[in-house]
Amino acid sequence: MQDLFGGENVAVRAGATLLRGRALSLDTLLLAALERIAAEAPFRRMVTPGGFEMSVAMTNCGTVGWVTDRTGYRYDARDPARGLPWPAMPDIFATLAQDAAAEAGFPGFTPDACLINCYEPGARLSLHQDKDEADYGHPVVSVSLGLPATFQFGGLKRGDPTTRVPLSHGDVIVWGGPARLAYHGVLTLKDGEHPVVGRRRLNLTLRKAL
Ligand code: MD6
Ligand code: FE
Repeated sequence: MQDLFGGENVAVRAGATLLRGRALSLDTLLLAALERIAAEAPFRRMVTPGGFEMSVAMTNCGTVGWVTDRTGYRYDARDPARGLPWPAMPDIFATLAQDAAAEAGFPGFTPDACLINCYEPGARLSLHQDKDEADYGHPVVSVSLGLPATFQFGGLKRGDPTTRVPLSHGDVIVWGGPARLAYHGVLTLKDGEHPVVGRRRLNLTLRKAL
């Protein structure tokens, strides 16, 4: 189905919609905002509760940010690395997320947290569920920029079969409802050079955490 922005909306599974190219026309604005956020709250590789350093580097903006350390996963109003609040969420992030969520069937989404993931070639994100948020009634909106990646979608149990979804610069995925607690991950990023973003993939994951 064609959307108002000339992109294509693809149902990945019940509750999960890929809005192909939905963020393409905003990429310059999104990347400029990302640069300002990373200058204030730099990307860092966090440690899992099990003691492993993640291959994906992360930072956040918004009222709260997602963090992990030896004590567990949580949303924190402060950046532990700086002892300061996270940078504010730019209006363009919130508006994009709200509009994309509405197009995918989740009107009234108002994100308060944006996790920013930076993948360099070789980085990956193993299968997980997003379950640190207070209310699973809210969807998650995910924006991909830079190098292409393969997203892995499973079911509600870790062992369920997975499907692979290629994600390119400007793609937006929204999932919620019956897909909200689906296992998902990102396969090892292949080397390459994106004309605008360079040798990396950036991902914004917008959520209502509180
Ligand atoms: C990523 N995203 O695409 C990692 N989680 O880099 C996620 O883990 C994720 O994209 C929940 C909903 C959308 C996502
Ligand atoms: Fe996730």
